[in-house]
Amino acid sequence: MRPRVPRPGDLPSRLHDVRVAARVGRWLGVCFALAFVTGLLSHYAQAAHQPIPLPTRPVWGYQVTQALHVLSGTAAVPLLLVKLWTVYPRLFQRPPRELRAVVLTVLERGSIALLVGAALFEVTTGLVNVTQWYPWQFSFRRAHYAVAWVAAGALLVHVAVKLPVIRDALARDLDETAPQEADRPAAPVDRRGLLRLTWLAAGTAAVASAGGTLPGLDRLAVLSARRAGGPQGVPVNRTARAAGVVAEATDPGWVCELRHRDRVIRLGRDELLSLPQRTVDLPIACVEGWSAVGTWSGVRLWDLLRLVEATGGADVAFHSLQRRRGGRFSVLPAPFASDPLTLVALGLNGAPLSLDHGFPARLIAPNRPGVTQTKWLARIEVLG
Ligand SMILES: Nc1nc2c(c(=O)[nH]1)N[C@H]1C(S)=C(S)[C@@H](COP(=O)(O)O)O[C@H]1N2
Ligand SMILES: [Mo]
Repeated sequence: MRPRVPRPGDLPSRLHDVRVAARVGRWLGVCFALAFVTGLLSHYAQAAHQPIPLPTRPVWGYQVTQALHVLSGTAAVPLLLVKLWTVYPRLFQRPPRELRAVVLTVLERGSIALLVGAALFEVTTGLVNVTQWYPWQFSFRRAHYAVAWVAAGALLVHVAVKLPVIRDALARDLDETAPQEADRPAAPVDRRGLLRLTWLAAGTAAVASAGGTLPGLDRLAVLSARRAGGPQGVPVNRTARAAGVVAEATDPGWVCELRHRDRVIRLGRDELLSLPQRTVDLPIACVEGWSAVGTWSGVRLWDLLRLVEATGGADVAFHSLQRRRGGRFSVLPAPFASDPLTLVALGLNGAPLSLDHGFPARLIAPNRPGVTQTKWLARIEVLG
């Protein structure tokens, strides 16, 4: 027998149903909206210039929004797969013959292709990022951000176009069997069963791979790349060796340069240790889907900035000893620079900072993305 394209009448079960698709789609929409909003926030928090600075409190604000981002993005994976599975037979529906209908069908399927493509791109690059594997050449952050707008736009169009269908599908009883589907075989699970399995899969996926984003959930996070651990009880994103800073960071002649206009001061680690020391509990919250709270000790950044006669109101740039790859530079918006909790940290969890956590000195500030907490400081410069 020659293989042929399946027709709606050949559908394997009653599960390929608009009522299932609409119910899964509703939660998929919630996940995408959450991921989109928290993603915009994260993108903005990482910007070198913030026209409107984000608040410095709560100190765990970024930790929570980033956790929500990773949780909603991961939960979206099974939802997206089930949604695609319930509707895929529609792809094989015979195209209409009349011109107007052909044009509409092409537009509709085109926008759905865009949506599916963008959604798959977002969840795939997001998951791959969580595993810290970058099998591509482009900037993850820029691509993930740009495609998020494509996905959001295509999703809005899709929901607008389908609104009458969605409304009708959500209003109809899941158990009712329409006369035209009476001859379709019943599946091993009914529609309610499929939905229950889908919710279970989404919840499990979120907790298992993204639970590492919030302390307390990390024992459940069996798939998370960097669970509790690492030197001094805090995970390490990039080691000193990977950053190529071992020689310079362990050089006894190391100094941190402070610069404000023509005022320049250079302080070694012992000099920093002789200044008033503070201790703060602050999280490191990584965009790659983990976070950990540390007890950091060191010099208040603002105390140092006053030594070079900074008066506040200016952003501050942090340069690392590191020469290549990401993380070697960050800009701290003015309100964070004068915040009493922002430290040039010299110690972590009761011991001197380990080499991998940024020895001899690193930045730690409240409510900031981990990637901006620059390690192995070489130079701090007041901008303006
Ligand atoms: N110089 C430098 N600083 C850096 C990085 C880096 O690669 N180089 N990684 C950043 C990232 S992505 C994170 S999440 C935190 C992790 O800090 P930790 O390794 O002490 O946990 O450091 C940040 N500071
Ligand atoms: Mo990170």
